[in-house]
Amino acid sequence: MIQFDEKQVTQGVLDRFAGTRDARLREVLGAATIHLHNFIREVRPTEKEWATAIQFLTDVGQWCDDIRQEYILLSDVLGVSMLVDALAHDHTETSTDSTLLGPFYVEGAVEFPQLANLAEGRAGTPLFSELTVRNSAGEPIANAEVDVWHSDAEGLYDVQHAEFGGKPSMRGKFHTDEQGRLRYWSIMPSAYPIPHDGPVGRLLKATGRSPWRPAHVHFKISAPGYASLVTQLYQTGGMYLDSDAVLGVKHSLVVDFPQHGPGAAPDGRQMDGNWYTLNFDFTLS
Ligand code: MBD
Ligand code: FE
Repeated sequence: MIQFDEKQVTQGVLDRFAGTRDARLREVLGAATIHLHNFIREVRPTEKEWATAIQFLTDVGQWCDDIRQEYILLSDVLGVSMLVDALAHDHTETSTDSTLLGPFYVEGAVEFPQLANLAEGRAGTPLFSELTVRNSAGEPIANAEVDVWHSDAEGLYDVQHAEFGGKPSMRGKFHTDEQGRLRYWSIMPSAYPIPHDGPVGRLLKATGRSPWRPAHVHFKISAPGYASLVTQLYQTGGMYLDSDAVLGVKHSLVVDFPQHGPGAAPDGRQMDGNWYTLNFDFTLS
């Protein structure tokens, strides 16, 4: 019988994982064991503190309200999501920079035709987006699938609006035309605090951290034969670009959203107040 003391217990766990057939799984679990044990050696939690830590992780896992995935939010505020992103995409890639998926992506969004309004019936300043999807050679990619989702003027996503009864809004799937182009109407998103009514919010509060994110529009773009792209666009000069709670801003993703006054929009729609445009060319590799 081996009695495991502080030093031997780490090797003991590694020995028990040694028979893992999948080499990658063995490597990952081995590293997790070593780092976790060394973390505990460094921090020396009391038994009470460790119970608190386990309760926190339990709370994160049990925070399931169909609205968001709290573990994604935890990964985001700890910078782990951006670290995984940075290591997965090197600087030699020709594609548009990627960034966080975030907790509000919904699979199987409703498909809209070109020029549709994603924010039908919602209050907000109109935003006309004209996007293209191209390959590294600059050639248009026709029929690329483009998922778009963003918050409203109050900074809330459709799924956060209880009174909206789960009806999708400011969210949709499109396909690019023969020129690789996508044009649609929506409303301007706004800067907003990430959800902080759950365990991740408690973490931010306990550490005096700001929950604010700059205004952004999410995109998930895919086409057969290309690596899919998950990214966001931010408005030049917007608030919180330098203090994003989830560290997701990259220079190349901060772009102008020119403002316009009353008059005709590119699709002929007659605008009687202020509205904005967003033009961006995405590149897939
Ligand atoms: C968001 O809307 C978001 O985009 C990210 C990355 C994290 C929290 C909320
Ligand atoms: Fe978001």
